[in-house]
Amino acid sequence: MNKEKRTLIITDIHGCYDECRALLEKMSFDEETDTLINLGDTIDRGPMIYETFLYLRGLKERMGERCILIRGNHEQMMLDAVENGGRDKDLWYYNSGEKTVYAFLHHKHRIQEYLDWYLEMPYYHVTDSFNCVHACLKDPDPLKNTIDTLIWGRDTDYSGKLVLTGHTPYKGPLYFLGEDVGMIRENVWTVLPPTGMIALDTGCVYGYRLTGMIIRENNSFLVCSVASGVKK
Ligand SMILES: [Mn+2]
Repeated sequence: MNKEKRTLIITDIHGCYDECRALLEKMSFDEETDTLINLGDTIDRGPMIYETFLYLRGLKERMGERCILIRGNHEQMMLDAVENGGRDKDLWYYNSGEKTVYAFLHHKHRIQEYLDWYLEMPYYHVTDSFNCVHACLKDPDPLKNTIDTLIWGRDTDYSGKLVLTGHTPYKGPLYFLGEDVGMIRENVWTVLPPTGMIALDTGCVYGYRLTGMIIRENNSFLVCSVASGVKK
């Protein structure tokens, strides 16, 4: 039987490996058939950064183009720090980079060994129905935004083609359209809006929740989450 091709979106794992696995289980993630999109920020701040890396690297290896790992400002800070040192390293360490360094060292590795893997992460992903970036879009065309906007931006006044984002933590998933904002109800199937911005970072690493989104082939979607601290 042909299984439906679903797209699952997660974001801002920040080393919250147990919550990541628990959320994917809650979404009945099937790596054989689903497409998985992570909206960035896999490293820094959280407790199991190396385990998260190993898991996502394995998924990417097995799933290929069905596993899309978008670059966040934390991956970018790490890459800049390793390449340039100096003030870029200060900025990364100021944003919890040391935690990532020690997570890899603890497993007798250095993150420098895997730069190519992190460098492959794109700044955005485009589908027919929606775009994906880590932080935000000002122009609906990702190419017409600066990299700074894509990975650091915090604009919410947006009414172009639907964009899915993480980066700025809110206490629940939000939908922005122009100057309006509304909460997204969890565990309810809804039709995907054609425009606006869906924000999915719900601050798991700060003790709130890890949120994910399931998009079906018929463009209906459901948002669900797990609590910070949940065990795999
Ligand atoms: Mn971020």
